[in-house]
Amino acid sequence: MGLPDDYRAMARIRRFEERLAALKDAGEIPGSIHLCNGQEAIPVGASRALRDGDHVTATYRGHGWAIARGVDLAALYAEMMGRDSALCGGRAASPYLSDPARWFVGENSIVGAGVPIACGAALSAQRTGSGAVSVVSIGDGAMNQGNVHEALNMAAVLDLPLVLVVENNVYSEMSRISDMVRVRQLAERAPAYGVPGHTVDGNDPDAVYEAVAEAVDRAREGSGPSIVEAMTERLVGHYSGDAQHYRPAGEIAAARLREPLARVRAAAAADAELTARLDAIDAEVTAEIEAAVTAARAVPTPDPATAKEHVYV
Ligand SMILES: Cc1ncc(C[n+]2csc(CCOP(=O)(O)OP(=O)(O)O)c2C)c(N)n1
Repeated sequence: MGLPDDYRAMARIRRFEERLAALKDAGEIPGSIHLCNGQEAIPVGASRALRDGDHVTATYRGHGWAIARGVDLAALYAEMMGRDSALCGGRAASPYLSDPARWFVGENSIVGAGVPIACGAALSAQRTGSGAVSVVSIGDGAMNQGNVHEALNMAAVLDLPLVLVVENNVYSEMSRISDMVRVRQLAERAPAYGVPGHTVDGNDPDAVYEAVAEAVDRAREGSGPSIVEAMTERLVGHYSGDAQHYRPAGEIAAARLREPLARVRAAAAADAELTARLDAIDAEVTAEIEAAVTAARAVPTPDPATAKEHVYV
């Protein structure tokens, strides 16, 4: 993919979430939402290294992965509006949605829980010989979860086709990662599992692509899992109600100069033709997003008679 394609892919995620935040403010989205504003280059770069049939498991901050993997925008909005969407019928909303049709195993809110789930997808691929790779995204804080350690060790021992992408946005809720670990980079933990680990610039889709493509190749050829740590910054709060009082003055303003879309714009600034192309992409993406919102609003809410379906007890 070239620069305008990456820009479009990242802009779709950014505008989707900005519109989502406005819908939430307007009372159209129940529950809390966790946005990936600033982190878009990671799902976009990583997804470029994947093919149909490869599984992705994400966290509650997973809208970007769903979109990068081709999940329908209108279905995503409908799901988050609590409507009877084609994804999870409005039961999953923002933090739990999945789309088997796009091999999106899904999100969940239990920090670190995606890794054992993704191990299951990887184990299935290995046993069936499907050739699929299982990619799982977690945050930096999740690297301290016990089940992440257990799952990673199991993946290493069984040579599972797993790629762990750690989106290191420096914060775990309101705590800085540097206050929680004694390693400088989380990828330094990779040798303890006997797997490769690399730290890359997570605001650069090319850097993410290169590292993930290498890890995917390795997984596909049966050589086991890898860790890719992608350094990034979130431009918004941990969740929709986070006032971010814990962030030093000026930190977010500085991050806005380094974030992936601003970078593309800065690189294109001296090129009038490219800038005009990016402007056109922005207009097209905005129209696509508005059409998706309109389509989502037309989806009915679930039939109350189905309230007891899809529950275990
Ligand atoms: C097992 C578990 N412990 C604690 C929480 C509360 N919690 C929700 S999000 C979060 C922070 C996770 O931070 P990180 O893994 O860095 O991901 P980020 O939110 O930055 O994407 C915590 C502690 C939880 N949901 N699950």
